[in-house]
Amino acid sequence: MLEDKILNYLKKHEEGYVSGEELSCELGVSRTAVWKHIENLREEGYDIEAFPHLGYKVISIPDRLTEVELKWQLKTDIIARKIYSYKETASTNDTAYNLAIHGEKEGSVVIAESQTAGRGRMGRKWASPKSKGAYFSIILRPDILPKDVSSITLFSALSVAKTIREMTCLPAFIKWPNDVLVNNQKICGILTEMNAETDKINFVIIGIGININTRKDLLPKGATSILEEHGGAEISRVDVARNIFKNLDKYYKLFKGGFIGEIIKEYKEFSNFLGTRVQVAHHDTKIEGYAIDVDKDGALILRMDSGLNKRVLAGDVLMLR
Ligand code: BT5
Repeated sequence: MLEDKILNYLKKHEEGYVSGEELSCELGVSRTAVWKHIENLREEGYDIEAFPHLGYKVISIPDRLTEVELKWQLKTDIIARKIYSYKETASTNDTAYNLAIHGEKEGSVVIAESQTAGRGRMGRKWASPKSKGAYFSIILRPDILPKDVSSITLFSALSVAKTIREMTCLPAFIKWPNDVLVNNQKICGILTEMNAETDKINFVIIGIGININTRKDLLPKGATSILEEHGGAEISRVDVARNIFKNLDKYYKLFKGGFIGEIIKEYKEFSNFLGTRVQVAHHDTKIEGYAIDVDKDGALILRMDSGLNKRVLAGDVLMLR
């Protein structure tokens, strides 16, 4: 899009003004066309100053999850090389799934300002208030067996928790397998879905929903956001999403390189459930024990009262004490 090209050019030369003539030569369009596209950008919320004889200059950028903003100086190898950005979609996981079925490349991201049918696990709902959080899904095509897919959820949760800590210093922790918590309230959830045959994964969709500038009254009980925990200060959603992409890119490359041991080690450092007594609910069964470990396949190891260890592959963890 021409608007994106103009924007990138202006941002690259942000220290000064860029004349309409320079833009029209660079992009091979008339000065009137440049002016028209600048007007479109202004309508989208960009504050662009224009001075006769000097030219144009970007003064401020709206915090919108568009491809051009998310990709600005983003140096990733796999994640977010292509971004599909929507104002609204039913569920980014569904949109990504449809793209993947039609051959979309690994690493592509589908992101939306809001979702009308955001999903959690087992048919639960995911609250996705408009332009407050980030709701996105990433297509991966890992060369692993379907049984090993849980580790993808683990490094995704780690990428989010790490991003929150790096950007805000908030005490973000992971609750096995897919929740990121701050002060024991859920700030992010991850939904991993896949398309697979018995011995081969065709693709995996990682869906990430993170509450950023969301007030608590827009969220279910027990949920929080960066804004709520960070003294009511808004932060750039674009920056949060970009930093998650960078961390995901790093951990996915480690994962592909066979460094799962290192990933699990870090995951455990970010976990707040290890060493505590937990109840794990899965469908109609509930079991209790001490959470003592997470193994290299991402399974939770419980020490049962009988003294035996039990490997748990899925479920909801409730920390008892
Ligand atoms: C999850 O499920 O935590 C996975 C959520 C994944 C959401 C993303 S958004 C982008 C992508 N597209 C989708 O359609 N989904 C993914 P689960 O562990 O089952 O937790 C669901 C529960 O979390 C709900 O039953 C609520 O109690 C709670 N919840 C719902 N919305 C929330 C929110 N915005 N923040 C915190 N908790 C929420």
